[in-house]
Amino acid sequence: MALRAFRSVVALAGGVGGAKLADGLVRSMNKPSTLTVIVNTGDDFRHYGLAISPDLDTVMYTLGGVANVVNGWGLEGDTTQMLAMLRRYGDDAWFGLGDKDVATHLLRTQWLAAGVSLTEITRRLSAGLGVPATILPMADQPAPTMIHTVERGVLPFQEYFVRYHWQPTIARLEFLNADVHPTPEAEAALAAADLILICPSNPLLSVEPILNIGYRALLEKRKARCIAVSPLIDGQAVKGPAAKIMAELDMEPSANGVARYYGDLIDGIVIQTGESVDMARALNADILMRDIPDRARLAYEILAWAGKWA
Ligand code: FO1
Repeated sequence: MALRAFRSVVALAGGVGGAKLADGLVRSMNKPSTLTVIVNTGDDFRHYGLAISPDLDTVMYTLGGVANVVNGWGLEGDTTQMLAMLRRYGDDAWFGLGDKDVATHLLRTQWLAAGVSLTEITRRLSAGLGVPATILPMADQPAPTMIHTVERGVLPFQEYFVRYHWQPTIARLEFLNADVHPTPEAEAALAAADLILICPSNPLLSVEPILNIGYRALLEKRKARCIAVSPLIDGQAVKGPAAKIMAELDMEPSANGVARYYGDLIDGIVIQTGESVDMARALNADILMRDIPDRARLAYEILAWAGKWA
């Protein structure tokens, strides 16, 4: 069945889960160039003086076909000689920077220092990797997510997520985003969209940082329908701490909890086969993307469903 061709699809995405669905969309849409992915930058940080944007890189590497297939982040076939050398000097080198991956951070750091916007930097890097869709950072200014934990006090995101393997208990999330706003490019993309998707990313860690800087208000006055994809299967995250954090913040760690969290921001939700939610419009599908064909299949099912009513 030929898919109704949406003129322009905008997807809000975080890391690995968002990148996988974006990849599926690129593979199943008639024209991948009509896809824009707005990506969380709350996980960004400076490390060894390098400007690192993990979610932007994960989406870019995935859509460029060069992402590490096991981890989802980093580059396929990358090496760790630099990390080994850092450790030889006694550095604990807790963040897994690959040798080829560093090229991305070097250019991003250099271009930021030259006054180039993160939006333009992302365009240049994506073009270099032949990415067929448009990848936009949610903002051009830093908006770091800080994790207030019970056991270790306030942690910058990557210390919580990578150094401490997201084990500390979260007391609250803090988004250091005063005076940070959606970029004009992202705002224009949302306004022009005839379908908006919230990818199966962590609602609290990956999607809320986007909503929190002004996208919630933009979605509240959206013209296009907005569909979320649950990142949980049977109350468990496919990858990462989504269910753990929802429970720690007294939310129901289930597809229904996700639907409630997004509330009126969404017109429909895609949930795992066999599950149910209070929302009227729900599509049951196998939302586990085990491999690349799964990604394209799920994206196709979502677009076909949306084509009927969105
Ligand atoms: N995640 C890890 O769990 N361990 C790592 O060592 C790690 C290194 C890393 C390097 C570059 C990059 O772009 C991402 C990296 N990630 C790593 C993933 C990243 O921390 C998370 O995927 C996001 O920030 C959360 O979505």
